[in-house]
Amino acid sequence: MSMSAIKTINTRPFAGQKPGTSGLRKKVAEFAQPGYLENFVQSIFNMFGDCRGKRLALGGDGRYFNRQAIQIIARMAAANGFGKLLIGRGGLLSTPAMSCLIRKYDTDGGIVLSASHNPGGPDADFGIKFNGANGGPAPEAVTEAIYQQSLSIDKFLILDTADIELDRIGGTELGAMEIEIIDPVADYADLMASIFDFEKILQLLTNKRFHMCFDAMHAVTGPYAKAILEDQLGADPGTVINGVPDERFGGGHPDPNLVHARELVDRMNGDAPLAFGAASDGDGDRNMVLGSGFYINPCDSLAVLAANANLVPGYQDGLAGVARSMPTSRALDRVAQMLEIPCFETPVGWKFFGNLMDAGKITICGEESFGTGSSHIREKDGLWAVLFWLNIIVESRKPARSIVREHWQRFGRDYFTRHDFEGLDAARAGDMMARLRERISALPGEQAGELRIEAADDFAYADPVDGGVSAGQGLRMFFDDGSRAVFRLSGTGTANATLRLYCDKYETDPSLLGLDTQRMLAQSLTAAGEAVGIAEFTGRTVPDVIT
Ligand code: VG1
Ligand code: CO
Repeated sequence: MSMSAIKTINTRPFAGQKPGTSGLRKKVAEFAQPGYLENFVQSIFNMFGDCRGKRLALGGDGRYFNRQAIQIIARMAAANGFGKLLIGRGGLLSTPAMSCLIRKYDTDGGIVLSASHNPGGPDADFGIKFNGANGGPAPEAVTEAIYQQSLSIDKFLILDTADIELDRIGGTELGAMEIEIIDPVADYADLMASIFDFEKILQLLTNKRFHMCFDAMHAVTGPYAKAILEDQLGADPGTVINGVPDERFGGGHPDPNLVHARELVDRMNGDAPLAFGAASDGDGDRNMVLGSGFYINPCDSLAVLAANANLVPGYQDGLAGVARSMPTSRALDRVAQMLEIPCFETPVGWKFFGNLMDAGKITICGEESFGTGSSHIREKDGLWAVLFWLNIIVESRKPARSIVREHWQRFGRDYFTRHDFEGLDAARAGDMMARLRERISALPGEQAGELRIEAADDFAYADPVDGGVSAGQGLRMFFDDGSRAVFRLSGTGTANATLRLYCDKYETDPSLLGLDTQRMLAQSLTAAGEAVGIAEFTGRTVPDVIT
């Protein structure tokens, strides 16, 4: 291929190419404008500096525009001198599989095309995120450098060639760059088999009395779950539902919660409930697990995994430490205390865990938003959490519900809920947060509803590894009954604003462990709402989604 096939295209910066909690997410219409995706990708490459000979992994969650974006990125990578791209067949790679590939094949990083739980389709959302050579989401310093590049970009490089074949495994060339189309599942499945006791899980899943369901929500995890749960571990065919990735996720939100995973929830309740259920999100990095007629809060799930890691072959050396995002309940902290290991509290988003794992400070970590993971990769990992649960169930010979109940008896229960107020006017929501931020240090001592505010602050994180400080990561209030409320605006939406109100409260009284979460937290939620003036600012009195 002659050099003349490389085209230099003049361009001008687009405003707002600032990555949020997890990459850059916008409406498809915005991404599909000529030059928009190209500018952001060239900004990543410019941040890289010299791209010559470098290797990247590339794939996405299969949503609308995934294939087109892969063709564009491949042509740009070739024009920028990259040496090789590893691409998942069909353009598919789950976020955890991407992280696994980067680490296993030692690439210089990877690009994931996903807007995770945001809906897909021509009128819906698209996203792109960059992962570094450790396999993890780019830390803030890197996303900021990419953003700075996007502000001054004036040209991008692209090869003038035909599309590459994405559906056939094997090697090919694009200009001087090598391309290898790989099985998106195989390496990830091997990694899972190296961590968990597949023989015992197979015995469980082939037991006639144990039936489970995995809802892939029409997103990327379908092929992974089918290959691992059904083909390798012997679960009944049909265990995986909504298992074919669809560009529009079947018209739904691939968000694994009680609202969006309705079909699964129905199978877990009623006359003949299944023993175990799970769902994962758009890009396969998050999970919801359910016992028979029993919802497992993600904060509890994280704590249970940490407390029972000794039952899983891959964690026989013990845990170096654990970490959770700040709004996540403190159930994990109690386990860390018992294990006598450190527990770190980070801002929301997986990018803050990477440094801790690279430095060997933590083994398991997670977030209240249905994300759990460990140092086996540098991303949260939905299917990993499901296999972890199955491994614990086999070893303890107890149903999921008993495992959680016994956990509460031993450690006490941290009641936790998150209330999302969606589609808010962005200016007013911003105002509300700004006002609260101004008043936050004066709040201690004030009465809110029936409760008194004992402490309040604006959460800032000093990374114990690189010393970087991330401020403004969520407003916290601690009430005199031991409960806590946290406020922040979502950083993953593409339109309007979403307010997240997180609330938790610790109970140890054995007679108060099995009660209704919303009732247990009602007083604190009311107090929090009053202190902030949610109704006045948003006109809303009830949230759109409760998890
Ligand atoms: C949400 C969750 C956060 C998670 C992020 C990305 O962010 O709250 O915990 O890390 O999504 O997850 P936000 O800013 O909207 O609250 V995923 O699976 O969308 O990559
Ligand atoms: Co996700």
